[in-house]
Amino acid sequence: MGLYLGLDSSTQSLSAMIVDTAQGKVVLDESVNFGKSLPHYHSPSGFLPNENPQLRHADPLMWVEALELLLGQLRARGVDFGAVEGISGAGQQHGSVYLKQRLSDVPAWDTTKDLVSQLRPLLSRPSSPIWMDSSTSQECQEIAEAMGGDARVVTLSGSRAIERFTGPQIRAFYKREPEAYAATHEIHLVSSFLASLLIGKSAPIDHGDGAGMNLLELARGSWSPALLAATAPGLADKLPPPVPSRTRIGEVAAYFVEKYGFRSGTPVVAFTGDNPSSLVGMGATEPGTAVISMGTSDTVFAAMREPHTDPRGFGHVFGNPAGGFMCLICFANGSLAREKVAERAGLSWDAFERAILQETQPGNQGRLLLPFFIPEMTPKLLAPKVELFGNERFVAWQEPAALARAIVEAQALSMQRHSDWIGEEPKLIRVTGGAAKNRGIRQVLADVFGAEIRGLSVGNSSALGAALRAAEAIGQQPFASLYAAFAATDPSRNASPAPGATASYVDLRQKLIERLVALGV
Ligand code: XUL
Repeated sequence: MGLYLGLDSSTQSLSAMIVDTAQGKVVLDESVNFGKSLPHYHSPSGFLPNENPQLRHADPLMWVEALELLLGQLRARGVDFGAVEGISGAGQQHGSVYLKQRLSDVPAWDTTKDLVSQLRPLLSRPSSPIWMDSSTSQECQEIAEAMGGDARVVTLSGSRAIERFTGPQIRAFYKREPEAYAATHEIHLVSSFLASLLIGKSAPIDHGDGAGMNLLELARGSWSPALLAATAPGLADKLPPPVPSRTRIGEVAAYFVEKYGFRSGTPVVAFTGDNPSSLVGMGATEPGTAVISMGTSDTVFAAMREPHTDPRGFGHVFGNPAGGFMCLICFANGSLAREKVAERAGLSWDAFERAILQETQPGNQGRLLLPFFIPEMTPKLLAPKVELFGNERFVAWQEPAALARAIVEAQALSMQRHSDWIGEEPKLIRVTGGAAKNRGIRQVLADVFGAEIRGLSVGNSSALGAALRAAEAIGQQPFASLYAAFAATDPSRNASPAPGATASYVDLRQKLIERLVALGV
């Protein structure tokens, strides 16, 4: 029993959460927003703006600076990191960091300098492609061809070759910048990169996040020689080893002991992807409960009894940090799309909620909005596509309340359609993420899925999952007892399907499917 720290480096912010497992309480939950707190990285939404919507990179030094900023702010406020007994973390999935040297081969971090100035000369690529990048269709095709078809890639790695996945991104780097690729000696995920900073040497990649690379052989938990060869030459020597998620990977580096007051020898557990981490934070590592996470991306995920794959090719199988597997479907048009509609309709979030709950009805009288403001991965649309169907005023963006309902209904219907391959119609769904706080959005999810919706008392499930993973691996506390204390549902955040509402979606669902088919997806 004790204090455990979880870190979560997401698209737009870095969070730190400390749980006290003796008290069953979250004692710290703080974030820094990259856009607001680090404006000199010119990344208001956490990535470098680029005219080409398929190119999405971020400056990895921004993540490094955010770590020092957050720890420094917390230390200045009197947070005693010396009392922390174990640390783990999570990162946005798929993004990659390219280094000229293995981090295990560089000298210990120098406490007279900041980490950014020590990392800058080590980067072999100044920017990191992140999960929103969709510029690698050609490379996906090449990998699939080299493997003898999609089916083999799916069987080995749990997913087709996917644009945002790290393997196709590495191949694109190798092809576009062969010299810089040759000068790269280590490639990290965002999660293993942050873990490496903390332990002051190369951190391994865990099975949860590693499965999002199209490189890991799921059944064996090791890099697949065939996928490595199909991706880029010499790749085996550039990747840290894959390890089970609960592996203790080292101790916090002296730099953090001296600068922020961590206790020397504080153990660090492998970092994982934000979604696998959320599976833990939502108390959903056993099959039977689906999770919908509504953040920058929306994701639907669940622990899996047996790994099976999506015949349409959009869904993925990742490692479940508690052992076994999880499935995941990711939708790029999450909160950015909801914000775009709210802005264009002139609605505050309160008005958005009222519009759904009081001013419109399930099914929205047949009004439909195709919500692809940025390139979408599920279904795959490489060019943005926003279309409205309904009466004249709606189509002219002049019915604010109907627009609010339309974006949420389209997203929920798309989630339902694209998660049907999981095989079990979920009757209980746990929800997390900023948008899940909105009562109107929770109600639409309940109505569309015909399922009971449960919100948790603790927000920020990915940071929570990281702290709980540290408590489980270091403090030897079983997940079940941690969930009883930390993954409790909050009755004020529940929603139940309204009578007759679920049946009223038959036509709208059909209309959405027809539009998608017309777009060829
Ligand atoms: C999952 C995915 C996103 C990122 C967001 O496959 O791409 O959910 O993990 O951080």
